[in-house]
Amino acid sequence: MKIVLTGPFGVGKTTLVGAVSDIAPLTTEAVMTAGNTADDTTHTPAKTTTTVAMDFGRLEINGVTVYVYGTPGQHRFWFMWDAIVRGAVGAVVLVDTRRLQDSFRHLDYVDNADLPFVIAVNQFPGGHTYPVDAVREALAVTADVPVVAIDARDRDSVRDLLIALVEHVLARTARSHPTRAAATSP
Ligand SMILES: Nc1nc2c(ncn2[C@@H]2O[C@H](COP(=O)(O)OP(=O)(O)OP(=O)(O)O)[C@@H](O)[C@H]2O)c(=O)[nH]1
Ligand SMILES: [Mg+2]
Repeated sequence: MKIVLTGPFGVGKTTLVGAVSDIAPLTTEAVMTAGNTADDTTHTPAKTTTTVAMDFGRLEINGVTVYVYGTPGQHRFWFMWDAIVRGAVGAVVLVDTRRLQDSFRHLDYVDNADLPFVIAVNQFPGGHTYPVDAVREALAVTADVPVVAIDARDRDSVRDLLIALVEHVLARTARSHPTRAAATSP
């Protein structure tokens, strides 16, 4: 099962893949040069690298092998997106409550691609701990979209998130293809 992880620059995508992958994750980090104003590190002052192509990790969930492909966060690397998303069955959109608006274009993308998705709220120090329903309302997503608060550095937290995504994908498949879902449920 291929899933895509997306979200804006510095929201914790590479961190999340590194926390949950059963294999050494593939990363494509490049050092950010000081003075490069294209990389806004206001909210992530400790960040020194950025993903220029993709992240990749793999894990097992209840006997299902899940491949996680992370998109690059910055708009100038979006030419990678269509290749990364091809063949995916679902997506995680990672958000930071200090700058929810930065995730709108990622939500639009997965919505337009007709991918089932869950929203993961990465808890940064100094971030607002809004109830998940408030985040759902602010992002204008419907009640059936799971919104999960996570710590991208914590393996169990990320596993629970991915389990929520797998269940959401299966539930959506069940609604649109009742016979197929019965055959694929664990
Ligand atoms: N406190 C805290 N810090 C985090 C968390 N997740 C990520 N970070 C930190 O936030 C910074 C950015 O994380 P990355 O994983 O590089 O973010 P990214 O989304 O991959 O960034 P790009 O690929 O450049 O778009 C790093 O310094 C992380 O250590 C979190 O859950 N809590
Ligand atoms: Mg990254």
